[in-house]
Amino acid sequence: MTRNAEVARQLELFADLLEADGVEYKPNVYRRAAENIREHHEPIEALAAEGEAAVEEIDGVGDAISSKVVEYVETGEIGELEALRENLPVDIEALTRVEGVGPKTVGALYEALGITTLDELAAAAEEGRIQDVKGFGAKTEQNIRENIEFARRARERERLGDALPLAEDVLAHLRGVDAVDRADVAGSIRRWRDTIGDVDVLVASESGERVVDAFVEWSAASDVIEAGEHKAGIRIDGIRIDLRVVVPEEFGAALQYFTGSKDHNVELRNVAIGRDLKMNEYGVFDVSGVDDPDADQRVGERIAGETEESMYAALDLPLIPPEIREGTGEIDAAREGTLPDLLEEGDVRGDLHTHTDWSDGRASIEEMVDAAAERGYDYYAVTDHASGPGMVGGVGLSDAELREQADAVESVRVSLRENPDADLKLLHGVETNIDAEGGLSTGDDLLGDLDIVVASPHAALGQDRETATDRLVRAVEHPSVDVLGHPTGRLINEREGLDLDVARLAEAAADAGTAIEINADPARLDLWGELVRVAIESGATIAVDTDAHAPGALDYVRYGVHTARRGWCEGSDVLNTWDVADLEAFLH
Ligand code: DGT
Ligand code: CA
Ligand code: CA
Ligand code: ZN
Repeated sequence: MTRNAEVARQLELFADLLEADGVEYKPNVYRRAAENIREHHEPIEALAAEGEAAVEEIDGVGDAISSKVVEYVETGEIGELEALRENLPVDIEALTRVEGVGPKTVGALYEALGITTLDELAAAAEEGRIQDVKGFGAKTEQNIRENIEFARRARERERLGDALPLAEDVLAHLRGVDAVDRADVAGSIRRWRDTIGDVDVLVASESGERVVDAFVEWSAASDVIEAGEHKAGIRIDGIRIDLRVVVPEEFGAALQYFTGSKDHNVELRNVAIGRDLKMNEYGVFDVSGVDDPDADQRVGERIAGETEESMYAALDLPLIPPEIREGTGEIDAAREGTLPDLLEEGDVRGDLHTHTDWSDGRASIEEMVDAAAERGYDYYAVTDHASGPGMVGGVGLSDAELREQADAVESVRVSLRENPDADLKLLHGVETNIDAEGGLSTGDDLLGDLDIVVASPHAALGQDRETATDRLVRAVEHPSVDVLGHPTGRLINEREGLDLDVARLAEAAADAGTAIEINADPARLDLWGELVRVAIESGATIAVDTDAHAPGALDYVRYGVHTARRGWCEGSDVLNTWDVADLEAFLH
């Protein structure tokens, strides 16, 4: 596990505090450096050990930043950051989580009202003290009041995209420990919930103590919360990780139990009881000849426990995929033999929503296409942002620029044809913006000429349900639109997004031949499980897209696939599992 993300966070904190203090320009330099450090392929702690010059090899990192990085890695703190904190003792991470409250606002509110925490901000908003501060008004105060509850809740759960890579590092560490037979994640993370409370890790071993020791002594652990004989809890990067160690013959039982969800388990246990079986985290036991089945956790004859399959098989059920264990009909479906044949990662044949450095992406068309070809994709769409509502700072392309880009895409096609290893259909499209009324920000002529059109909402995300649904219905009914991108526009833990009548929207999309996206960017996951299920039940076709802004982000596809699985999606429900001919028929 590298410390790049941790170091990046320190620099971002530094940037926020500088900005709150009224410093111009410099904060963005620090943010850019932080982003590059986070994505850098070498461990920052290794570069820091080599010295400042090695750290400065990273784009956007000059000597002022490299010296802070080395200082942080060596001492665990940055002197200048500590000084800023003393000068401005605010919980800036929590406060800036409130939508509409940036570092500048935090600085102004500290100056005027001494606000340092979310609770103090809430109190000031309730008491009407914010609207009296210079530069603030009644409307700003009301916004703060409305967004504060969301920010509070956002504190409690981590994004899957932050927790999963961490969980994978934990598993890799544990699997390297001699005493460990098997190690797996359980809990919400194994079900691929979009946010997670804590990471649950399960190990099969005959020696709990040795596993617990290796876990709590791991160098990545920033905090040890508890350490028992078979259980321990640590914290890494603010995320809690719970470990349980069980004997191998009960591993499947524990994996089933701790994967949850609780609703799924309660329902399953009732099925067991109806069959005179006792089911718990230790196994399934036949208690038909037992006087008091509650006398002990392990009573009667064990009939399952070593594997998860055995746990379901003991109830005459097939293994139910973790993603749909939510107690929403999956046990009935399993009993009736009607479980869906869920989409799999290998089913995806292409990506239909991606960006390049023509708009706000970080790589050229060639670099993105190479990465797609390397994945073995059959097709790939370049869909840079069009200018329009929600696009700031010249990020989006005008119609003329999109026409120019068409030529650039064509020349990449030519070189693709010269490469015998690449068999990739390259599509040129756009991600156009859906304005507040459902109109598009790109001209109809141009839209008609492009291979594919993704239309997404980027502005006016606070509309009420009916207005928002009307708006998106109008967009999906536009004859040139092929995919409705990130339908709600939510950003997990940051922005709530549109409240939609998904059944009505999906019916309109199905009628119009427009697909509805699962945006696989872990900051979005939009639509998500429950709504995906509504969408396919209403007849819509789904597109699983990464919205990649860099080659590495094509890997986000797995978040999209597992989100689709949470929505009971089969392969055939998903546009980009189809072959080129079927895809082209859909796009025409
Ligand atoms: P989270 O951590 O809030 O994202 O959600 P989970 O599902 O990971 O929940 P967690 O960590 O509290 O517990 C892990 C699993 O353990 C949970 O999914 C099901 C199981 N579990 C925990 N408490 C209970 C319980 O009281 N009854 C039953 N049947 N199962 C439980
Ligand atoms: Ca959990
Ligand atoms: Ca837990
Ligand atoms: Zn996009």
